Amino acid sequence: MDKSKQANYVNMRHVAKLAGVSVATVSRCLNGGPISPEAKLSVEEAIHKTDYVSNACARGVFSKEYKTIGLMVSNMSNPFFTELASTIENYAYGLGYAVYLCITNDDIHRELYYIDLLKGFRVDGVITSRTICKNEYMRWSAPVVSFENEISEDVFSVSMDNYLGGWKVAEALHKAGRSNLLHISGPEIFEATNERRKGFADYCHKHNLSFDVISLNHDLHPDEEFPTVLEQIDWNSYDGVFVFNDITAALVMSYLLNVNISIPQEMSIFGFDDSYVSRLTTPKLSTVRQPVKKIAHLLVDALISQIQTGNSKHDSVYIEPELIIRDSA
Ligand code: XLF
Repeated sequence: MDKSKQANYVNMRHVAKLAGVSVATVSRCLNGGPISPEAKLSVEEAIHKTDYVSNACARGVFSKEYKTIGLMVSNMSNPFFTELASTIENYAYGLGYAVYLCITNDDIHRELYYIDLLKGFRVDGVITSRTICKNEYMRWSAPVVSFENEISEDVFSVSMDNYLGGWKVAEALHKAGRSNLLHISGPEIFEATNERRKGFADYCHKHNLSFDVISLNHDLHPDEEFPTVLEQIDWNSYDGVFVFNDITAALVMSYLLNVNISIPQEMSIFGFDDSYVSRLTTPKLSTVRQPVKKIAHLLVDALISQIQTGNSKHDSVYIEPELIIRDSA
């Protein structure tokens, strides 16, 4: 192994030695404390020569503010979460906060691992999404805000009104004359998609529409093999399908086109998200909009306000879903 490639950061001791002063003098210089002009000059020269970058954690010990946010994102191969993460980062950066991105992959061990890591980094606060570790966030002393899952009364959360979203999709399919419906739902651990399923089912019950539900155990991706569950469905008995998110709907669409089922003539299909993938499918995917920019700004504003004021009492926000009708339904 090439040892010269190992991280080997210059620290204050190196700077002090080169400048011929004490570590305390270097620290005073970095933090604007009293120091003679000669000592200041030699410290600055030593910093320049050694390329010394002060350690963010150490800086935080003095300032009591680290200006860093942890962001837990469940699935970065899902374009909805990619857009959400980059919008959060961009907005937080503009407000002077750096973002540590942690990808949980909806895996409890990874999420716990990153929770520990972020605690070690002493982040100022955390934005979590689709979490499966609620108790850990409740116990965390730093401010936490959540996308999608309610953690406790004290934790601000932003979510779509997912129940209403599911209801609206069933209604749109019904009004378009579709009466044999299928819902492809997310795994039980996704609270948002459970709500979408309930809204969809309640509308169907209320209007005596025949419907079936199957659940998948993860977000699908168009690069994936078609899961056998799609091959087991008797597609001829349905004329409308609601898939729990856009990325999975895109895979279902490519499967249907592969087995010569025409969309929307024989099968209407709806996704959920309005991520860019919904505009790239052929035909373009009808969906339910999750306004990424609004969600990102609400989360970052709430978190930074808690960091700065210590006040964690905010009413959580439920965003009203909007149907986006394109060509697939
Ligand atoms: O957790 C839900 C399921 O997938 C999330 O809002 C999403 O719709 C993102 O694609």
